[in-house]
Amino acid sequence: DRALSTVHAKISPKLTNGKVSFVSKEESRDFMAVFPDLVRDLTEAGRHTDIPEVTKRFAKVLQYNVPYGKKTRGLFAVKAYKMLENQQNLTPESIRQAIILGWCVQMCQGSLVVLDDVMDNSETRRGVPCWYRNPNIGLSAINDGLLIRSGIYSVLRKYFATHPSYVYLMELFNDTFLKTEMGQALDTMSQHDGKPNLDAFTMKRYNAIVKYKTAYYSFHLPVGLAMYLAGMYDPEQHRQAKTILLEMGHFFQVQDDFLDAFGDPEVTGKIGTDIRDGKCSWLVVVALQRATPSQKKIILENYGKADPEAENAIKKLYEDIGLPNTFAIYEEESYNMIKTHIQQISKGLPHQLFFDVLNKIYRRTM
Ligand code: DMA
Ligand code: MG
Ligand code: MG
Ligand code: MG
Repeated sequence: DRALSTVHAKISPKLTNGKVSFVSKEESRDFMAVFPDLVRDLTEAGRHTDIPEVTKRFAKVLQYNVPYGKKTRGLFAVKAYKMLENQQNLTPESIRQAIILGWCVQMCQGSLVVLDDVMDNSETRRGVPCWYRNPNIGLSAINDGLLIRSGIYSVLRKYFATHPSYVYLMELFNDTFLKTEMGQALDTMSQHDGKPNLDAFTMKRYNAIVKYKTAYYSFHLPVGLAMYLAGMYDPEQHRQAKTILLEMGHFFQVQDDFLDAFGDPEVTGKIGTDIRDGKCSWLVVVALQRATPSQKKIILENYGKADPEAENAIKKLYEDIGLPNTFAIYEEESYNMIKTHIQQISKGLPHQLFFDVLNKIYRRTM
């Protein structure tokens, strides 16, 4: 475990030196300080003392898969709470509650990526081997992903059972998992007889995949939770927030797809798999829209093959079609469009919260 922490410590400076304005060093430190308490609650708090092997494994699973990476989603929940709550209610206790919810969001993310990496046959995540790639883990990682997920509900019960928003918080997690699993189902159903079903790769299908698999859990969940914690239950207010957050989630996944092929694995911490997995990625959808018949043939022959040469042929085609430039224009235009939509939010939600998040992800390289 010590060796592992050293690996993470070594890579983390590179993976965390993003824009600093989103959260201060102190806020980041306050956030990190709470995680060990939750691991203790879940694994040592005098519960399940008859199965110490399992609680030890659970602690290891949490440690490896939850407190690393950018932690954007968890920090986003805390930031949202601080901007939404009435100033007189912002106490160290209430902020700690928000941080705990932020960690629940990170557990949600940890659980999903453990499972996603198995499904995508990925190699690395956050600069280290994917959890399932570790010695003696393999497909038992599926159960580990479920353990992290169930842990969320233990934490919620321990800290929020008497909070007026308890049922809302729980239901938002339930609903978000359902949506994400539906998105992941659509994502994995892009194949037919082991081959990518290119005819199905329309922008309409793409939009549905990313809304469900990414936007809900990455953007809607953290803010929705923060609103409930702050006592905001107005459905119209939630609807307005959701609309803008789903747009940001879409933007974020297009970036993720771009970085899968054109990002630097040293910076993203993960080696791209979309081409060899034959995924319905933004890049291939746009490429198919633009391809000449001979370019389409290259896609048909090379897409979805676990072969570096085939992968390079696709990347070269993406460059020939000018996708890096198309992406840069798309990123700029989406950014401007989302900004306009934020300005149109009328229901008493602080625009600055959404601007800050948008600026945090705009032109990201990791
Ligand atoms: C992201 O899909 C969705 C979830 C639910 C993790 P992805 O496979 O593109 O994510 P990543 O690029 O991080 O593997
Ligand atoms: Mg993946
Ligand atoms: Mg995936
Ligand atoms: Mg990806």
